[in-house]
Amino acid sequence: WRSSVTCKPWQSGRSLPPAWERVQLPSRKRIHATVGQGQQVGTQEKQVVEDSEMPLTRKETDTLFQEQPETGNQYLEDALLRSYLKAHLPPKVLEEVNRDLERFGNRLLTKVKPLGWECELNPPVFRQYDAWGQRVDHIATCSAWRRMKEIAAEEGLIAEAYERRYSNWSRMHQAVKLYLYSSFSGGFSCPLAMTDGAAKVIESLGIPGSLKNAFDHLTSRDPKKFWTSGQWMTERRGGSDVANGTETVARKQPDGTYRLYGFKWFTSAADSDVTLTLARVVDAEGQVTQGSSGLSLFFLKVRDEEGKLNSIQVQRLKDKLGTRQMATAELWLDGAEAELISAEGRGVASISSMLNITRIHNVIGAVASMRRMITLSREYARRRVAFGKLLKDHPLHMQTIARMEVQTRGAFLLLMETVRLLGLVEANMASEQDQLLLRLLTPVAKLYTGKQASAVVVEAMESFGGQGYMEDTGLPVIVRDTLVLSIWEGTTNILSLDVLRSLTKSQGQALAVFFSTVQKKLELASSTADLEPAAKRVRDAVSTLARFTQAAGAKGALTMELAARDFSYSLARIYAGALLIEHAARPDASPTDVSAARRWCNQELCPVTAELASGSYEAAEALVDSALVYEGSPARGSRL
Ligand code: UCC
Repeated sequence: WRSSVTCKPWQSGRSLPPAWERVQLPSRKRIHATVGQGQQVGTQEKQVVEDSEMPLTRKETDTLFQEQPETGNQYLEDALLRSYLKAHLPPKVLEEVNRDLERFGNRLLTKVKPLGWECELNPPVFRQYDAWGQRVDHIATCSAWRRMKEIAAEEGLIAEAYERRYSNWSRMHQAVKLYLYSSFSGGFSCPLAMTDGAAKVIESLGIPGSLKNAFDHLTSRDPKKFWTSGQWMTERRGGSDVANGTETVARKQPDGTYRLYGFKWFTSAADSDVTLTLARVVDAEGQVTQGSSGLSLFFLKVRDEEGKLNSIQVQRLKDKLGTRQMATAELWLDGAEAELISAEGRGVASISSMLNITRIHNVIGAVASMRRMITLSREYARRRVAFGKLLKDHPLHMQTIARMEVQTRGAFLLLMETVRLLGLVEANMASEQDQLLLRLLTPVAKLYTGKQASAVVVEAMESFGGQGYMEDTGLPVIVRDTLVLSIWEGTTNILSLDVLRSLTKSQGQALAVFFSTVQKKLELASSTADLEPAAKRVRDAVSTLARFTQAAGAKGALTMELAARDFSYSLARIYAGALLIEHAARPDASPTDVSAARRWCNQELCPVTAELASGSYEAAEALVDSALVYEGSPARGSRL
């Protein structure tokens, strides 16, 4: 009985049934004091009897509860973000951006955060038929979700990047707003990522006349005019292998438009207004070309003016682990009217500018999740008492959060660097080197921060103990929504192969730029004695990585494929190390900037070298990999 009477008040919080409040409960403290004192049974029993006559007052019950972590304006509380903007933005731009971000931070706290929670509590509902048996395929979204769309327009969350009022810094302004918005967005970050990607594709095509109206809608600040876009790439035969998995065909119509027929297996934010998608054009003989060179890019409106679907049937909504606020659907295209917007057969290359934007959004989401969880965790540590003192006064607890903080700082600077380069490219201020670096860093940042975020948010959840596992704290939502970041927009392995693709395509130039940029960033640190050990570790890692590429290059394709993931991790760690050092070498850097740089650089910066030395990338080891995986499996005989 002891556990039942002592546990109930803990579990049921403020909603104790009245009967419980009347029960005379023993004090928890007294009972614990007697545990293990078997030799004093008589005294113990007497004590419990005495206790049971003492009611646990309402006030005492309240003291059993934990204080929830309160956070304020996320912008004002993010020291690294503020110091980064101060270091990089021109003073006039900084002044305006600073004002906007502080205002936006307040709006997020007071208006957007509750809406985001409402989106979580009211996920989209799919209604296939109306009351009279008519097929309607209606995806009903909640009012908070629709309000999110209006706020996104009002805040210029897409427009800011395309108006370019701050030239190359506009992209950074937009990215920082999205970063602050992400964890409160109730999943609306996802349609915004794709909307940005669609606007980017249209802009990169020179905004052709037929797409001018769409571009205006996608980049509008007017809530009544603003459109969101989808990105329908995944079909039932697979997500990563778009070139071989795409079955959708496009039949040309006499008026020059196309009709699309096929089955799109994952379409995120299926309530979007328009979308970009891939299909194979059927030629005059009724044939299509297989593989990547058969794919072309199409633009289509999802519904007509009356809201009727464009010859599209919604098969069902996906039942996902996270991002449940957002409708992901399976769609049949049954003659959907579409416009061909790429050269025939250049679909993958054309949609890749969308992919690169959504991948940067993915990085934004990853860093935002880490930052949000750490902010909550550190606030909780200021309030929660355990073992007689606040969590913040337990050194081991602080060490755990500090490790997450260092990871998040590295990830944040990687994000900002990518966005900085993107801004230069978009303002036509980028050198060829900047462009190559952006192409390389985009998949590197996406794959690395996706993994970091999964690890950090799970670790941060643990820092709340059992409370972290409770749905109504909101913490599991952040964890679930973060776990997708290493999967969608290309898994870690696919992105690692994309890193290799960028090197091959540039004939190694991208790597040369990578090395020279890292060296340049380290030069700034050479006058700071505190940073020299860290800078030396990065320089050593660069030399080791250069030796690796020479050695691996001589070994052939299998070696590089097996090394792709470790190689990409090495690029991420080295580059983030250089960025942390650069940031810590500023004249007004704080001591914690220096500590973060040093700690980051104390980890293994070039894991690919050790693995090469231990033979992990040899063909024989690939066979061992299979043997390890399939031992005991019925497939063993047939597979090996
Ligand atoms: O849609 C999805 C979910 C949406 C949710 C978005 C929200 C995210 C933000 C969240 C915020 C919180 S998920 C579905 C996403 N699907 C993928 O990411 C596909 C993954 N697979 C790949 O990335 C593959 O690597 C493919 C599909 C790109 C491989 O295609 P191919 O055709 O086999 O590759 P090729 O033949 O190597 O490349 C064809 C052309 C080449 O150009 P050319 O012909 O000029 O040499 C490549 O260089 O495309 C070029 N290319 C690229 N160019 C390929 N990838 C890129 C790239 N990333 N950048 C530039």
